[in-house]
Amino acid sequence: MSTTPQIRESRQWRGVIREYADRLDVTDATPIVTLGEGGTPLLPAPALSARTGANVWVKFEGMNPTGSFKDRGMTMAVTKGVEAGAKAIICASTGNTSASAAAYAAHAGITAAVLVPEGKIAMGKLSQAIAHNGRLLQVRGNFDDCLEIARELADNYPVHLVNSVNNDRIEGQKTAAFEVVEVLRDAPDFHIVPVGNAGNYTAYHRGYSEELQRGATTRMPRMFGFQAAGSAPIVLGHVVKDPDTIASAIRIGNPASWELAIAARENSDGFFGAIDDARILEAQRILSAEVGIFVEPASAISVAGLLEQAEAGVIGKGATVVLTVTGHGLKDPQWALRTSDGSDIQPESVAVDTAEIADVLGLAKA
Ligand code: AN7
Repeated sequence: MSTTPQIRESRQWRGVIREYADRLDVTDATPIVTLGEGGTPLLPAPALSARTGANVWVKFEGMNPTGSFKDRGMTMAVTKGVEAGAKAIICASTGNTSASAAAYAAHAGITAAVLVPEGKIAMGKLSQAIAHNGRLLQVRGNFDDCLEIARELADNYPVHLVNSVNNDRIEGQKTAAFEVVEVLRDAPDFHIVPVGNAGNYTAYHRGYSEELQRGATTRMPRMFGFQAAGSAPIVLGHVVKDPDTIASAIRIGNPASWELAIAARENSDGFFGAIDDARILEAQRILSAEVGIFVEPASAISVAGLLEQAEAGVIGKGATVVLTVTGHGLKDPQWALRTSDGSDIQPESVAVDTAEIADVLGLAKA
């Protein structure tokens, strides 16, 4: 007995595989595993436009089912894995991939094993992986160690690898570019993404290339990617042995999609830059306080990159810019409760007293 009702006349978004079935490697017989990912808002950001003179849009990927862009790739990777008969998936993760893998595996009724660097992933992500019944192991090493082991396990044991070295992940993630083009009716002049393994950078480039190819757009956006300064192998041109940044999602010293990303940069007249942690937190605050979008630190690097490149005159007045913000702020909320000099923010405490509260709020009686 099937427990999945057929949805016909409905405006409910059906997930990226059904929405873009003609542009992905699936057939009518493919057993689609979806949690309704994709269809995320592309929001104008007037405060960022005012600061830069550019026409700035934010692709809010925190609105995906597990709160990050990883769900777009995971629906595809788990679907193709199940189609091929996989009973277990494995990944290495700085947090978001593990949360997504565990959720999609749970939905599909298979097992997810996830390897994370011990003590280095955000609490929200750890909780998600456990909540979704993932077999989570904290490895006493960094992300790059975890990925190496995940690859070895997938090569030698019956587990299906769902890191972005699996091309199905990139294929699913390219759909975000399709969505941007649907809204803007063309590609933007610039597209900015945070960079860890550079899988998403590669995926957007692929999505935009396909749009250009089929004549849906008139240009290839210049692809700008940003790494955290303490974790910037692509910018430095060499592996970083001991990557360090408060943006734990992108604490990656040896990116899996390094070569693909370099090719994408060359093809799009793109750029890779590095941003220090203080600027990342400053940008996170600007986005939450002035635009109303709360993202995790790694995602805020897109905003910091925009501000830096606009200041430098590289991103000019009137340019159309799309920033992808990759993960929700609720995954790693502690940073919002800290001032830029590192001290804790203590919310004010007041008595049950209307007059006192009015006074504290600076309200004068009408
Ligand atoms: C919020 O979860 O690598 O450059 O293991 O979680 O495609 O790696 C996460 C990466 C950006 C970087 N923003 O994307 C993982 C993981 C957030 C992220 C990235 C990640 P890629």
